[in-house]
Amino acid sequence: MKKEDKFNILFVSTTNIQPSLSFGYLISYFKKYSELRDDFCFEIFECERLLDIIITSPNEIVRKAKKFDVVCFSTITEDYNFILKTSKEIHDAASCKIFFGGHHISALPEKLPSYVDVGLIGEAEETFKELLELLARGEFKTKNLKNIDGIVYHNARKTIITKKRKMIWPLDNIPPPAREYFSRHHRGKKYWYSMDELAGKRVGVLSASRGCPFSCIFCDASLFWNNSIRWFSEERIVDEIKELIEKYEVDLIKFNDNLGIYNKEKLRKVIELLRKQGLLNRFKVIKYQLRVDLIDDELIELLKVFGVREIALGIETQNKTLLKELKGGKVTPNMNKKVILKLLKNGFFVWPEIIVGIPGEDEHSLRETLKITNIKGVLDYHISLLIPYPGTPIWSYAKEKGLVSDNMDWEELRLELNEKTININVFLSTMDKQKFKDIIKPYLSKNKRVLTVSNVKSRFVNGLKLLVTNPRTFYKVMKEIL
Ligand code: B12
Ligand code: SF4
Repeated sequence: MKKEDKFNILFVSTTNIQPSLSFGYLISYFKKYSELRDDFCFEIFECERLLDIIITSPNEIVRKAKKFDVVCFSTITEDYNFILKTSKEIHDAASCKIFFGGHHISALPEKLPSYVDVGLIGEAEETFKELLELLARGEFKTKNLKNIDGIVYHNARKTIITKKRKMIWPLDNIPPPAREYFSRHHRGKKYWYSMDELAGKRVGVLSASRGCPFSCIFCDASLFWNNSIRWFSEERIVDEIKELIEKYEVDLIKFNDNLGIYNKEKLRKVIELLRKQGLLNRFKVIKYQLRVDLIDDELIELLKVFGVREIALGIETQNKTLLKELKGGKVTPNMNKKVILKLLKNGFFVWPEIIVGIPGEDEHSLRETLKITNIKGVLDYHISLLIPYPGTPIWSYAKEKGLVSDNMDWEELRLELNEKTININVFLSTMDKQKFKDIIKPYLSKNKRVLTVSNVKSRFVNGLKLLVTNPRTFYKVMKEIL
């Protein structure tokens, strides 16, 4: 809640699908380590979305921003147009400072807009704390910003990028995210995107690690997290699970990590601690992200004991050469298929994650890849176009080809593949586009989430609200549907 005698910090999340752990960590770290903790108040505002379109108007955020000292945006590429428009309007109408953080600005810091005060590059807890402390001491001046590592800002003449910020170690130094700041909606959010046995249960979100040791060419993880993975301790992971179960009464846990706990020794210790504390079997794990080459019989047995029900499996493509180009390593199409079958046989719900539109993909390999969706027992899957996000090797490739640029329309990089985005998105494939569309079309209608009564109801209510408050966006959403 905003307070008159304090510094008020607003975080704007462009999604309301799940709470933003990032903001939770920034708050908890500041509250743990800053002596000025009592001088600050924080609030997280979540934009409403309908069918992947942000329906909150920039105006609403501008009105809110006027009451705050700092407004913070996490720069997701596909929402970047909205973030730029909103922050420009905030700059013109309010006197607050504007901070950008997260993946897009970390990949393209030199593009920090003139109306944004600071961009925080990479892991940002310590950077954020130092910036807020400057603010509270009345020292937020460009001459002082140069001493803060891991930021980009403007001085009178140019854009300055400071020294790279060291990553935090050990990771347990970062306290658990300040979940009390997440909306009530999220604390008791019901899961609807799943098998019947899990529908309607409460979900909590958790991170067990930061980073990823792999370097798939479509993913910015290696650049962003320095090609490494850091884990929270087993004790810390179990403490957070306990908090989710006992304080927030969740039945399901979703790990936000790039990859779920795949280190068998670590998972075994976590299970042991859970067992000792009577927490094992009190939750199920959903959407556990794994790579095919990490899965063996021993891990499968541990995953079962841990309570994992759903596994989101990076399949990408069923063309051997393209698979190697995309993710390197020893994954093969044959392994992809074998692992899916094995997981299904062991009773897991498997979500293959598929990438199409890869340069070099031909009609045959596209059809082979899509066959994965027909494996008996695969009830749902996710197909996306190969999207060149800034900071990835595939971005550099697309830039060389003149298909993307630092000043492009970021709407062209929407990950969700549907009848609209297929026409608008940057298309890296070397296949004839019409041929590609003809093959992919039958799969698009299935590339969607299961609708439940409560979900349809909330979409209907949001739709009506939108028609009254923002007819132009309502029209945009209708165009998306029809
Ligand atoms: C969980 C997750 C989701 C969840 C929750 C998202 C959320 N807002 O929390 C869901 C499923 C909703 C989701 C959706 C999408 N996601 Co996602 N997601 C992730 C994932 C796996 C983890 C996020 C997380 O919790 N990280 C842990 C925290 C600690 O790290 P962090 O988010 O980077 O935050 C740190 C810093 O970046 C910084 N920071 C971040 N923002 C800000 C803002 C300010 C002001 C400051 C000061 C600091 C700061 O501080 C944090 C602490 O150090 C990341 C990959 C990853 N590992 O980060 C992808 C990732 C963020 N997602 C990605 C994408 C593409 C999407 C979608 C567009 C996909 C889609 N269309 O369905 C949507 C966009 C939704 C949205 N508007 O946020 C990309 C973003 C790439 C890009 N350039 O934009 C990522 C990086 C995956 C990837 N490697 O490609 N996602
Ligand atoms: S796609 Fe997954 S495995 Fe590959 S680099 Fe990104 S996070 Fe790591």
